[in-house]
Amino acid sequence: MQYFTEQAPSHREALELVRAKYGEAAQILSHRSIRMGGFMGLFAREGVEVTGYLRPEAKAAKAPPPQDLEEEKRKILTLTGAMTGAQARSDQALQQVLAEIQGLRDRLDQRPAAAAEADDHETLRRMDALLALNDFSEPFRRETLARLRRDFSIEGLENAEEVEDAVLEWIGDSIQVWKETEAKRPRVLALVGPTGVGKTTTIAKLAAIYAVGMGAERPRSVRMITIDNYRIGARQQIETYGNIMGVPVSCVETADDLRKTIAFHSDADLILVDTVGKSPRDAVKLAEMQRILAACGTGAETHLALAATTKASDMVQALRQFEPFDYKAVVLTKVDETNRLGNAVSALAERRKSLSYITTGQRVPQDIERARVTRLLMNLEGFRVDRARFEERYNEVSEEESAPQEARGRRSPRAYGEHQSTPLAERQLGADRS
Ligand SMILES: Nc1nc2c(ncn2[C@@H]2O[C@H](COP(=O)(O)OP(=O)(O)O)[C@@H](O)[C@H]2O)c(=O)[nH]1
Ligand SMILES: [Mg+2]
Repeated sequence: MQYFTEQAPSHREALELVRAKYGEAAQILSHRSIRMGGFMGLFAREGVEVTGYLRPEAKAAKAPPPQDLEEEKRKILTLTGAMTGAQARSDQALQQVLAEIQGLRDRLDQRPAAAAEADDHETLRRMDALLALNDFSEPFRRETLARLRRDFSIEGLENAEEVEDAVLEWIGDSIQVWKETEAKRPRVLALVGPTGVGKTTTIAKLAAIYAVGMGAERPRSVRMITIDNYRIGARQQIETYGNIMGVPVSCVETADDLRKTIAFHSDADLILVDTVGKSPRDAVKLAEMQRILAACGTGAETHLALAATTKASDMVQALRQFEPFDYKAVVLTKVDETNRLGNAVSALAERRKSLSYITTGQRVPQDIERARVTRLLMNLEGFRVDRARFEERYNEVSEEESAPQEARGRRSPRAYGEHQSTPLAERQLGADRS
Protein backbone atom coordinates (compact mmCIF):
# COMPACT_ATOMS: atom_id res chain seq x y z
CA MET A 1 0.00 0.00 0.00
CA GLN A 2 1.36 3.44 -0.89
CA TYR A 3 0.99 6.17 1.75
CA PHE A 4 1.35 9.92 1.32
CA THR A 5 1.63 13.06 3.44
CA GLU A 6 0.86 16.49 2.01
CA GLN A 7 0.79 19.99 3.46
CA ALA A 8 -1.18 23.04 2.40
CA PRO A 9 -2.40 26.34 3.90
CA SER A 10 -5.97 25.06 4.38
CA HIS A 11 -7.92 21.84 4.61
CA ARG A 12 -9.56 22.58 1.30
CA GLU A 13 -6.29 23.28 -0.49
CA ALA A 14 -4.74 20.15 1.02
CA LEU A 15 -7.61 18.08 -0.40
CA GLU A 16 -7.28 19.76 -3.77
CA LEU A 17 -3.56 19.09 -3.80
CA VAL A 18 -4.09 15.43 -2.95
CA ARG A 19 -6.76 15.09 -5.64
CA ALA A 20 -4.53 16.73 -8.24
CA LYS A 21 -1.52 14.56 -7.35
CA TYR A 22 -3.12 11.18 -6.72
CA GLY A 23 -6.58 11.41 -8.21
CA GLU A 24 -9.54 9.34 -7.10
CA ALA A 25 -7.32 6.63 -5.59
CA ALA A 26 -6.39 8.85 -2.63
CA GLN A 27 -8.01 7.99 0.70
CA ILE A 28 -7.48 10.45 3.54
CA LEU A 29 -6.64 8.83 6.89
CA SER A 30 -6.07 11.88 9.08
CA HIS A 31 -5.42 15.58 9.12
CA ARG A 32 -3.81 17.88 11.66
CA SER A 33 -3.02 21.56 12.06
CA ILE A 34 0.62 22.51 11.62
CA ARG A 35 2.87 25.57 11.36
CA MET A 36 4.23 25.87 7.84
CA GLY A 37 7.25 27.59 6.36
CA GLY A 38 8.86 30.52 8.17
CA PHE A 39 12.40 31.05 9.33
CA MET A 40 13.56 29.95 12.78
CA GLY A 41 10.04 30.08 14.08
CA LEU A 42 9.32 33.47 12.50
CA PHE A 43 6.80 34.11 9.73
CA ALA A 44 5.39 30.60 10.02
CA ARG A 45 1.81 30.25 8.79
CA GLU A 46 -1.00 28.02 9.94
CA GLY A 47 -1.41 25.00 7.75
CA VAL A 48 -2.86 21.57 7.45
CA GLU A 49 -1.14 18.23 6.98
CA VAL A 50 -3.12 15.35 5.58
CA THR A 51 -2.02 11.73 5.56
CA GLY A 52 -3.56 8.96 3.53
CA TYR A 53 -3.04 6.02 1.23
CA LEU A 54 -3.75 5.09 -2.36
CA ARG A 55 -6.56 2.64 -2.86
CA PRO A 56 -5.50 -0.07 -5.30
CA GLU A 57 -9.00 -0.80 -6.64
CA ALA A 58 -9.94 2.88 -7.02
CA LYS A 59 -9.95 2.74 -10.81
CA ALA A 60 -12.47 -0.06 -10.94
CA ALA A 61 -14.62 1.61 -8.28
CA LYS A 62 -14.87 4.87 -10.21
CA ALA A 63 -18.24 5.03 -11.87
CA PRO A 64 -18.18 5.66 -15.60
CA PRO A 65 -19.83 8.90 -16.66
CA PRO A 66 -23.43 8.47 -17.77
CA GLN A 67 -23.82 7.20 -21.32
CA ASP A 68 -25.69 10.21 -22.62
CA LEU A 69 -23.09 12.63 -21.32
CA GLU A 70 -20.39 10.68 -23.18
CA GLU A 71 -22.57 10.83 -26.24
CA GLU A 72 -22.94 14.60 -25.84
CA LYS A 73 -19.20 15.01 -25.51
CA ARG A 74 -18.63 12.99 -28.68
CA LYS A 75 -21.12 15.08 -30.58
CA ILE A 76 -19.44 18.27 -29.46
CA LEU A 77 -16.02 16.96 -30.43
CA THR A 78 -17.33 15.97 -33.85
CA LEU A 79 -18.88 19.36 -34.31
CA THR A 80 -15.72 21.11 -33.17
CA GLY A 81 -13.69 18.93 -35.55
CA ALA A 82 -15.96 19.90 -38.39
CA MET A 83 -15.16 23.53 -37.62
CA THR A 84 -11.64 23.16 -39.01
CA GLY A 85 -13.13 22.81 -42.46
CA ALA A 86 -14.39 25.46 -44.80
CA GLN A 87 -17.67 26.06 -43.02
CA ALA A 88 -15.82 26.54 -39.76
CA ARG A 89 -16.66 30.17 -39.65
CA SER A 90 -20.30 29.54 -40.27
CA ASP A 91 -22.40 31.11 -37.52
CA GLN A 92 -24.80 28.24 -37.63
CA ALA A 93 -22.21 25.64 -36.65
CA LEU A 94 -20.97 27.89 -33.88
CA GLN A 95 -24.47 28.36 -32.54
CA GLN A 96 -24.99 24.62 -32.61
CA VAL A 97 -21.81 24.01 -30.63
CA LEU A 98 -22.81 26.61 -28.09
CA ALA A 99 -26.24 25.06 -27.74
CA GLU A 100 -24.71 21.62 -27.27
CA ILE A 101 -22.35 22.92 -24.61
CA GLN A 102 -25.19 24.67 -22.83
CA GLY A 103 -27.23 21.48 -22.89
CA LEU A 104 -24.34 19.50 -21.50
CA ARG A 105 -23.76 22.03 -18.76
CA ASP A 106 -27.43 22.05 -17.82
CA ARG A 107 -27.40 18.31 -17.53
CA LEU A 108 -24.26 18.35 -15.40
CA ASP A 109 -25.86 21.00 -13.15
CA GLN A 110 -28.89 18.81 -12.68
CA ARG A 111 -26.91 15.84 -11.46
CA PRO A 112 -27.43 15.50 -7.73
CA ALA A 113 -24.23 16.49 -6.00
CA ALA A 114 -23.93 15.75 -2.31
CA ALA A 115 -23.18 18.98 -0.49
CA ALA A 116 -20.63 17.43 1.86
CA GLU A 117 -17.77 15.48 0.41
CA ALA A 118 -16.48 12.26 1.88
CA ASP A 119 -13.18 13.87 2.80
CA ASP A 120 -14.74 16.86 4.50
CA HIS A 121 -14.22 17.69 8.14
CA GLU A 122 -16.40 15.67 10.50
CA THR A 123 -18.32 18.80 11.60
CA LEU A 124 -19.12 19.67 7.99
CA ARG A 125 -20.45 16.21 7.35
CA ARG A 126 -22.51 16.32 10.54
CA MET A 127 -23.99 19.71 9.61
CA ASP A 128 -24.84 18.49 6.14
CA ALA A 129 -26.49 15.39 7.57
CA LEU A 130 -28.57 17.60 9.89
CA LEU A 131 -29.64 19.82 7.00
CA ALA A 132 -30.54 16.75 4.93
CA LEU A 133 -32.48 15.31 7.88
CA ASN A 134 -34.57 18.48 7.92
CA ASP A 135 -35.21 18.34 4.16
CA PHE A 136 -33.23 21.43 3.24
CA SER A 137 -32.82 21.58 -0.53
CA GLU A 138 -29.62 20.58 -2.28
CA PRO A 139 -28.72 24.20 -3.24
CA PHE A 140 -29.37 25.40 0.32
CA ARG A 141 -27.14 22.66 1.74
CA ARG A 142 -24.42 23.30 -0.80
CA GLU A 143 -24.42 27.01 -0.10
CA THR A 144 -24.32 26.50 3.68
CA LEU A 145 -21.42 24.09 3.39
CA ALA A 146 -19.52 26.43 1.08
CA ARG A 147 -20.03 29.23 3.58
CA LEU A 148 -18.79 27.06 6.45
CA ARG A 149 -15.68 26.13 4.49
CA ARG A 150 -15.10 29.80 3.78
CA ASP A 151 -15.82 31.20 7.24
CA PHE A 152 -14.34 28.52 9.50
CA SER A 153 -10.74 27.37 9.87
CA ILE A 154 -9.97 23.78 10.79
CA GLU A 155 -9.68 24.87 14.44
CA GLY A 156 -12.99 26.67 14.13
CA LEU A 157 -14.65 23.54 12.80
CA GLU A 158 -13.49 21.67 15.89
CA ASN A 159 -15.95 23.78 17.87
CA ALA A 160 -19.09 22.01 16.70
CA GLU A 161 -21.40 24.09 18.88
CA GLU A 162 -20.22 27.36 17.42
CA VAL A 163 -20.61 25.95 13.93
CA GLU A 164 -24.14 24.80 14.70
CA ASP A 165 -25.04 28.24 16.07
CA ALA A 166 -23.70 29.87 12.91
CA VAL A 167 -25.75 27.53 10.72
CA LEU A 168 -28.86 28.25 12.78
CA GLU A 169 -28.23 31.97 12.35
CA TRP A 170 -27.92 31.59 8.60
CA ILE A 171 -31.12 29.57 8.48
CA GLY A 172 -32.86 32.12 10.70
CA ASP A 173 -31.58 35.06 8.67
CA SER A 174 -32.87 33.43 5.50
CA ILE A 175 -36.44 33.43 6.86
CA GLN A 176 -38.29 36.64 6.10
CA VAL A 177 -41.26 37.41 8.27
CA TRP A 178 -44.05 39.40 6.69
CA LYS A 179 -44.79 42.69 8.39
CA GLU A 180 -48.40 43.73 8.53
CA THR A 181 -48.88 47.25 7.26
CA GLU A 182 -51.69 49.46 8.38
CA ALA A 183 -53.85 49.11 5.31
CA LYS A 184 -56.77 51.32 4.49
CA ARG A 185 -60.22 50.25 5.64
CA PRO A 186 -61.56 47.78 4.81
CA ARG A 187 -58.46 45.66 4.69
CA VAL A 188 -58.96 42.95 2.08
CA LEU A 189 -56.97 39.75 2.51
CA ALA A 190 -57.34 36.99 -0.08
CA LEU A 191 -55.93 33.50 0.23
CA VAL A 192 -54.94 31.49 -2.82
CA GLY A 193 -53.23 28.13 -3.09
CA PRO A 194 -53.56 24.52 -4.16
CA THR A 195 -56.68 22.56 -3.22
CA GLY A 196 -56.76 20.99 0.22
CA VAL A 197 -53.89 22.91 1.80
CA GLY A 198 -56.20 24.49 4.37
CA LYS A 199 -57.25 27.84 2.87
CA THR A 200 -60.83 27.77 4.11
CA THR A 201 -59.78 26.59 7.56
CA THR A 202 -57.17 29.36 7.74
CA ILE A 203 -59.72 31.99 6.66
CA ALA A 204 -62.04 30.78 9.43
CA LYS A 205 -59.23 30.94 12.00
CA LEU A 206 -58.32 34.48 10.98
CA ALA A 207 -61.96 35.54 10.96
CA ALA A 208 -62.51 34.21 14.49
CA ILE A 209 -59.37 35.81 15.86
CA TYR A 210 -59.92 39.23 14.31
CA ALA A 211 -63.61 39.24 15.16
CA VAL A 212 -62.75 38.65 18.80
CA GLY A 213 -60.03 41.32 18.87
CA MET A 214 -56.26 41.36 18.67
CA GLY A 215 -53.88 42.36 21.44
CA ALA A 216 -54.91 45.68 22.89
CA GLU A 217 -57.07 46.47 19.88
CA ARG A 218 -60.81 46.35 19.71
CA PRO A 219 -62.60 43.47 18.02
CA ARG A 220 -62.88 44.07 14.29
CA SER A 221 -65.89 43.80 12.10
CA VAL A 222 -65.07 40.95 9.77
CA ARG A 223 -66.68 39.62 6.59
CA MET A 224 -65.89 36.49 4.66
CA ILE A 225 -66.32 36.13 0.93
CA THR A 226 -65.82 32.94 -0.95
CA ILE A 227 -65.16 32.85 -4.67
CA ASP A 228 -66.68 29.65 -5.89
CA ASN A 229 -66.62 30.13 -9.61
CA TYR A 230 -66.86 26.40 -10.28
CA ARG A 231 -69.95 25.99 -8.12
CA ILE A 232 -68.44 23.06 -6.31
CA GLY A 233 -70.16 23.78 -3.04
CA ALA A 234 -67.44 25.68 -1.24
CA ARG A 235 -70.16 27.81 0.24
CA GLN A 236 -71.37 25.33 2.81
CA GLN A 237 -68.09 24.84 4.65
CA ILE A 238 -67.45 28.54 5.11
CA GLU A 239 -71.08 29.31 5.91
CA THR A 240 -70.94 26.81 8.75
CA TYR A 241 -67.95 28.63 10.18
CA GLY A 242 -69.62 32.00 9.60
CA ASN A 243 -72.78 30.93 11.45
CA ILE A 244 -70.89 29.72 14.50
CA MET A 245 -68.71 32.83 14.67
CA GLY A 246 -71.39 35.31 13.79
CA VAL A 247 -69.39 36.51 10.79
CA PRO A 248 -71.38 37.29 7.63
CA VAL A 249 -70.47 35.21 4.59
CA SER A 250 -71.05 36.00 0.91
CA CYS A 251 -70.52 33.72 -2.01
CA VAL A 252 -69.58 35.24 -5.37
CA GLU A 253 -68.96 33.79 -8.79
CA THR A 254 -67.78 36.65 -10.97
CA ALA A 255 -65.45 39.62 -10.78
CA ASP A 256 -68.42 41.94 -10.90
CA ASP A 257 -70.09 40.13 -7.97
CA LEU A 258 -66.89 40.43 -6.00
CA ARG A 259 -66.48 44.14 -6.68
CA LYS A 260 -70.07 44.82 -5.62
CA THR A 261 -69.82 42.68 -2.50
CA ILE A 262 -66.64 44.42 -1.36
CA ALA A 263 -68.28 47.80 -1.97
CA PHE A 264 -71.32 46.66 -0.01
CA HIS A 265 -69.11 45.78 2.98
CA SER A 266 -67.07 48.98 2.83
CA ASP A 267 -67.88 49.64 6.50
CA ALA A 268 -66.08 46.45 7.60
CA ASP A 269 -62.56 46.44 9.06
CA LEU A 270 -61.48 43.25 7.44
CA ILE A 271 -62.73 41.29 4.46
CA LEU A 272 -61.29 37.81 4.11
CA VAL A 273 -61.54 36.29 0.65
CA ASP A 274 -61.42 32.52 0.26
CA THR A 275 -60.81 31.00 -3.15
CA VAL A 276 -61.62 27.60 -4.56
CA GLY A 277 -59.76 25.70 -7.19
CA LYS A 278 -60.10 22.39 -8.88
CA SER A 279 -56.59 21.54 -9.90
CA PRO A 280 -53.56 23.61 -8.95
CA ARG A 281 -51.98 22.64 -12.26
CA ASP A 282 -54.75 24.11 -14.34
CA ALA A 283 -53.31 27.32 -15.73
CA VAL A 284 -56.53 28.48 -17.38
CA LYS A 285 -58.50 28.25 -14.15
CA LEU A 286 -55.74 29.99 -12.24
CA ALA A 287 -55.84 32.82 -14.76
CA GLU A 288 -59.60 33.06 -14.36
CA MET A 289 -59.33 33.21 -10.57
CA GLN A 290 -56.65 35.84 -10.92
CA ARG A 291 -58.94 37.94 -13.12
CA ILE A 292 -61.74 37.72 -10.56
CA LEU A 293 -59.44 38.50 -7.64
CA ALA A 294 -58.20 41.59 -9.44
CA ALA A 295 -61.63 43.03 -8.61
CA CYS A 296 -60.52 43.20 -4.96
CA GLY A 297 -58.63 46.34 -5.95
CA THR A 298 -55.01 47.35 -5.63
CA GLY A 299 -55.20 47.73 -1.85
CA ALA A 300 -55.98 44.05 -1.38
CA GLU A 301 -53.25 41.72 -0.18
CA THR A 302 -53.06 38.17 -1.40
CA HIS A 303 -51.34 35.45 0.60
CA LEU A 304 -50.42 32.04 -0.76
CA ALA A 305 -51.24 29.01 1.38
CA LEU A 306 -48.90 26.04 1.08
CA ALA A 307 -48.74 22.87 3.15
CA ALA A 308 -45.51 22.24 5.05
CA THR A 309 -45.74 18.62 3.98
CA THR A 310 -45.15 19.55 0.31
CA LYS A 311 -41.77 18.44 -0.97
CA ALA A 312 -39.25 21.19 -1.74
CA SER A 313 -39.38 20.94 -5.53
CA ASP A 314 -43.21 21.07 -5.59
CA MET A 315 -43.10 23.98 -3.23
CA VAL A 316 -40.76 25.96 -5.47
CA GLN A 317 -43.06 25.13 -8.38
CA ALA A 318 -46.16 26.34 -6.52
CA LEU A 319 -44.39 29.52 -5.43
CA ARG A 320 -43.60 30.16 -9.07
CA GLN A 321 -46.99 29.12 -10.40
CA PHE A 322 -48.93 31.51 -8.17
CA GLU A 323 -46.56 34.40 -8.94
CA PRO A 324 -49.15 36.06 -11.25
CA PHE A 325 -51.31 36.65 -8.15
CA ASP A 326 -48.56 38.90 -6.84
CA TYR A 327 -48.97 37.38 -3.38
CA LYS A 328 -47.41 39.34 -0.55
CA ALA A 329 -46.63 36.46 1.76
CA VAL A 330 -46.97 32.75 2.34
CA VAL A 331 -49.09 30.98 4.95
CA LEU A 332 -47.48 27.67 5.81
CA THR A 333 -50.17 25.17 6.79
CA LYS A 334 -50.08 21.73 8.42
CA VAL A 335 -46.86 22.46 10.28
CA ASP A 336 -48.15 19.97 12.87
CA GLU A 337 -47.83 17.18 10.34
CA THR A 338 -44.07 17.38 9.91
CA ASN A 339 -40.90 18.09 11.85
CA ARG A 340 -39.07 18.89 8.67
CA LEU A 341 -39.39 22.48 7.60
CA GLY A 342 -36.17 22.70 5.61
CA ASN A 343 -38.11 22.20 2.40
CA ALA A 344 -40.26 25.26 3.11
CA VAL A 345 -37.40 27.38 4.42
CA SER A 346 -35.23 26.59 1.37
CA ALA A 347 -38.04 27.17 -1.10
CA LEU A 348 -39.04 30.50 0.47
CA ALA A 349 -35.42 31.62 0.60
CA GLU A 350 -34.89 30.60 -3.01
CA ARG A 351 -37.95 32.54 -4.20
CA ARG A 352 -37.37 35.38 -1.70
CA LYS A 353 -40.82 35.16 -0.19
CA SER A 354 -41.83 36.03 3.32
CA LEU A 355 -43.96 34.08 5.74
CA SER A 356 -47.05 35.54 7.42
CA TYR A 357 -48.67 32.75 9.43
CA ILE A 358 -48.18 29.10 10.21
CA THR A 359 -51.08 26.80 11.00
CA THR A 360 -50.59 23.88 13.32
CA GLY A 361 -53.75 21.79 13.30
CA GLN A 362 -57.40 21.47 12.38
CA ARG A 363 -58.87 23.33 15.35
CA VAL A 364 -60.52 26.67 14.66
CA PRO A 365 -59.37 29.18 15.77
CA GLN A 366 -56.59 27.91 18.04
CA ASP A 367 -54.22 26.32 15.56
CA ILE A 368 -52.67 29.36 13.94
CA GLU A 369 -49.65 31.47 14.87
CA ARG A 370 -47.97 34.47 13.42
CA ALA A 371 -44.76 33.38 11.72
CA ARG A 372 -41.74 33.75 13.99
CA VAL A 373 -38.19 32.78 13.15
CA THR A 374 -37.41 31.28 16.56
CA ARG A 375 -40.53 29.12 16.45
CA LEU A 376 -39.44 27.68 13.11
CA LEU A 377 -35.87 27.11 14.33
CA MET A 378 -37.20 25.32 17.41
CA ASN A 379 -39.07 23.00 15.06
CA LEU A 380 -35.87 21.80 13.41
CA GLU A 381 -34.82 18.29 14.18
CA GLY A 382 -31.46 17.53 15.74
CA PHE A 383 -30.38 21.17 16.27
CA ARG A 384 -29.91 22.61 19.74
CA VAL A 385 -31.56 26.02 19.70
CA ASP A 386 -30.79 28.61 22.34
CA ARG A 387 -34.26 30.08 22.30
CA ALA A 388 -33.56 33.27 24.27
CA ARG A 389 -30.60 34.10 22.07
CA PHE A 390 -32.63 33.80 18.87
CA GLU A 391 -35.65 35.60 20.26
CA GLU A 392 -33.36 38.48 21.04
CA ARG A 393 -31.68 38.30 17.65
CA TYR A 394 -35.01 38.43 15.81
CA ASN A 395 -36.67 40.73 18.29
CA GLU A 396 -39.38 38.18 19.03
CA VAL A 397 -40.74 38.14 22.53
CA SER A 398 -41.78 34.63 23.46
CA GLU A 399 -45.56 34.34 23.06
CA GLU A 400 -46.07 32.76 26.48
CA GLU A 401 -44.38 35.69 28.17
CA SER A 402 -46.36 38.27 26.27
CA ALA A 403 -49.72 36.60 26.88
CA PRO A 404 -51.60 38.04 29.82
CA GLN A 405 -51.10 35.74 32.79
CA GLU A 406 -54.77 35.41 33.61
CA ALA A 407 -55.60 34.54 30.03
CA ARG A 408 -53.93 31.15 30.11
CA GLY A 409 -56.29 28.27 29.83
CA ARG A 410 -59.25 30.60 29.33
CA ARG A 411 -61.72 29.91 26.63
CA SER A 412 -63.49 32.20 24.32
CA PRO A 413 -67.21 31.68 24.11
CA ARG A 414 -66.90 32.06 20.39
CA ALA A 415 -64.12 29.53 19.93
CA TYR A 416 -65.18 26.03 19.20
CA GLY A 417 -63.67 22.66 18.56
CA GLU A 418 -61.45 21.16 21.22
CA HIS A 419 -60.40 23.79 23.67
CA GLN A 420 -56.74 23.96 24.29
CA SER A 421 -54.88 27.23 24.21
CA THR A 422 -52.25 27.89 21.61
CA PRO A 423 -50.28 31.08 21.11
CA LEU A 424 -52.07 33.42 18.70
CA ALA A 425 -55.59 32.53 19.70
CA GLU A 426 -54.71 32.50 23.39
CA ARG A 427 -53.14 35.91 23.36
CA GLN A 428 -55.86 37.49 21.32
CA LEU A 429 -58.79 35.83 22.98
CA GLY A 430 -57.26 36.62 26.36
CA ALA A 431 -56.81 40.27 25.48
CA ASP A 432 -60.44 40.47 24.53
CA ARG A 433 -61.44 39.96 28.13
CA SER A 434 -58.95 42.26 29.77
N1 LIG B 1 -53.20 18.80 10.31
C1 LIG B 1 -53.69 19.93 9.81
N2 LIG B 1 -54.76 19.89 9.02
C2 LIG B 1 -55.25 21.05 8.54
C3 LIG B 1 -54.65 22.30 8.84
N3 LIG B 1 -55.34 23.26 8.18
C4 LIG B 1 -56.34 22.63 7.53
N4 LIG B 1 -56.30 21.30 7.74
C5 LIG B 1 -57.17 20.26 7.22
O1 LIG B 1 -56.95 20.14 5.82
C6 LIG B 1 -58.16 19.77 5.16
C7 LIG B 1 -58.46 20.72 4.02
O2 LIG B 1 -58.72 22.01 4.56
P1 LIG B 1 -59.50 23.13 3.75
O3 LIG B 1 -59.46 24.37 4.59
O4 LIG B 1 -60.83 22.66 3.31
O5 LIG B 1 -58.53 23.28 2.48
P2 LIG B 1 -58.74 24.19 1.16
O6 LIG B 1 -59.15 23.26 0.07
O7 LIG B 1 -57.38 24.78 0.88
O8 LIG B 1 -59.75 25.22 1.48
C8 LIG B 1 -59.24 19.78 6.23
O9 LIG B 1 -59.44 18.46 6.68
C9 LIG B 1 -58.63 20.62 7.34
O10 LIG B 1 -59.14 20.29 8.61
C10 LIG B 1 -53.47 22.31 9.68
O11 LIG B 1 -52.87 23.34 9.99
N5 LIG B 1 -53.05 21.08 10.12
MG1 LIG C 1 -61.59 25.56 0.63
